[in-house]
Amino acid sequence: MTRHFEIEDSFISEQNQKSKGWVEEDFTYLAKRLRRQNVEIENLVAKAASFQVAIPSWGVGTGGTRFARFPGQGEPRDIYEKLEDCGTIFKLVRSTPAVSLHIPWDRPEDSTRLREFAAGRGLHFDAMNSNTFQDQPGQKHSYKFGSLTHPDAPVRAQAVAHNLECIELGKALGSKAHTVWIGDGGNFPGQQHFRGALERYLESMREIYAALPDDWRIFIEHKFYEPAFYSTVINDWGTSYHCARELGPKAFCLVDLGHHAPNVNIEMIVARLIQFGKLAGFHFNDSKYGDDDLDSGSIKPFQLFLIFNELVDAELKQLANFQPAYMLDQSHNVTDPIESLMMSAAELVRAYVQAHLVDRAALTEAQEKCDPLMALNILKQAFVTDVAPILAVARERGGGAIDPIRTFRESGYRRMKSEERPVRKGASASGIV
Ligand code: LRH
Ligand code: MN
Repeated sequence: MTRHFEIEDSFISEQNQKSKGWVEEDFTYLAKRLRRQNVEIENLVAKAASFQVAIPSWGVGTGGTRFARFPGQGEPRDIYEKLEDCGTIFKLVRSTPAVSLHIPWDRPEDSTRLREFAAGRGLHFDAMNSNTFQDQPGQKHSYKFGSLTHPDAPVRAQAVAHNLECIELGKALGSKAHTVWIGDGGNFPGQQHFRGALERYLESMREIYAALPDDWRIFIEHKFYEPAFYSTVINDWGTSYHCARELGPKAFCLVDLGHHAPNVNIEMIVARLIQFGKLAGFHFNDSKYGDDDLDSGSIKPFQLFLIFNELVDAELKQLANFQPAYMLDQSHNVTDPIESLMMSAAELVRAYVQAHLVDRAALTEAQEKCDPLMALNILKQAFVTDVAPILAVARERGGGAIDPIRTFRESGYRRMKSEERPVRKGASASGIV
């Protein structure tokens, strides 16, 4: 049985030794500064250590665009190698114990073996994802003109059956949620009857909803365009919310940060869905123009902070029905996917901890006294606080790396994997491109 290279815990603590000095110094200094604001730094370390986000199985392979994909060295070639990489990310950053699978890209031959393989790396399975935006070899009906909303009942039935299969697989893998994103829509005016298409969507989703186990949730993911370029059936949070209400208490609205028109106030959409008790959770990423699926916090870190400001406000107020599922959904076209996912997970923990730094009593006072400048200043003070020592200490105490990127590079993991994983002729890494 060929041995698969793994980064040893001993190597991680060896690497941590190199940074321990400056981390303790910075941590002590920050603790003093925060004490002046009556903030106990250990509470923030606990918050950092409690934060968890799921890794998308499709994110550990190199992504691409319609123009090209430039595969990297040591790419994972199947779900087991993807889980190896997810295990390595979890080992180094400690905040990613869950993996979100995409079917059929990750359809397991043996669910029990896959579940044990994951558990052996401290991993469990988060929300399942169906795929009725691509035709699979030998598929009876094409999704060219839609899936759950297709005018032809046999096509809709095929799409419903696929979602039911995802739920069955998820049950065997220990998942408790199912995400439905469909690209259904039109490229030209007149191509779709807007109301008819939405009616067909709800008819299909009611069948899928009926198959959900009692303790499961279904996540509706909206997107304003692509692959359809004129109209998209589930195009915005309002339509998603209406459908979640129509379907029932197990249906929620998932917010993919890249699925909104430029300059849309996403933190306000989050506040609305929290208030309406229908926030499913997130597909975190970042974007400059369209659904660019760039690394979280890489383009609009202040927006990410403002979104977590809404989430922490709800967490502290223990609002009903507030159990957001956090997932990354990114495409790594020019970076090492493992490095990007580690950095992105750390950016989420950063925004979460900074949101816990907001002086909420002072903010409420400024809001009620109509003092906009002070309100903004209170948020900015939290956003500009460098909480890196807290994140590093939380990782280190959790057995992870103080500096995950440097430790990963020093380990030679990618080089070892490029030897272990020679490219399989003709095999394409199952993924978006
Ligand atoms: C659609 C989407 C959806 C996934 C896919 C991989 O843009 O965000 O969440 O199924 O990307
Ligand atoms: Mn998504």
